[in-house]
Amino acid sequence: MGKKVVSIIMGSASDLDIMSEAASTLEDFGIDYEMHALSAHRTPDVVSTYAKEANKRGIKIIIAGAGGSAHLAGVVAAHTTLPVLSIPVKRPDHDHEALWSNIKMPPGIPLATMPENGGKNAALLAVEILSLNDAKLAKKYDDFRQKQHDKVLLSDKELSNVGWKQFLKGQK
Ligand code: RP5
Repeated sequence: MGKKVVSIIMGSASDLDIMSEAASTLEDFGIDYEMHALSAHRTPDVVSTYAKEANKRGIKIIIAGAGGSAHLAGVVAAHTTLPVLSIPVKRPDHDHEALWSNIKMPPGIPLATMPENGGKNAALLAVEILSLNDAKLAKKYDDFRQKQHDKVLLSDKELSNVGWKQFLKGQK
């Protein structure tokens, strides 16, 4: 196990299904991370201490996710100068309140707000940032992008070859 350079923090353990996508993507790239479920409103002191001390522990990027009145990412960002990537957690019975609260941060404290439930993209953005100072990781990321590119072309070729009706059947 290497040094933990990413922190994944969520407002409740009930966010884990979304936040685990960030974790498994980081694992795909061999990035070590720590994970916590801490609430900005139920455990405000613990959250502020956690965010203040993240830098000292060697954390480079924080991925913070919460749903509802999602203030966790903003509160974490207020207590650190590390880049904070926020994931608005959206459930079927939610409106877009988490997205709005994250994306509407007033000037001065930035949040890099991901799509709703965008755990994977948060991790990929973390990979891009870490790649700036890590050639090995940058190469892994380039390979990932190339694979993704080739997969699209392969699928496009199949669509042309078999026609859309057969293609659709194959998708079911
Ligand atoms: C938010 O409220 C959490 O991030 C979670 O998305 C939502 C529900 O929290 P719990 O009721 O599971 O504590 O603070």
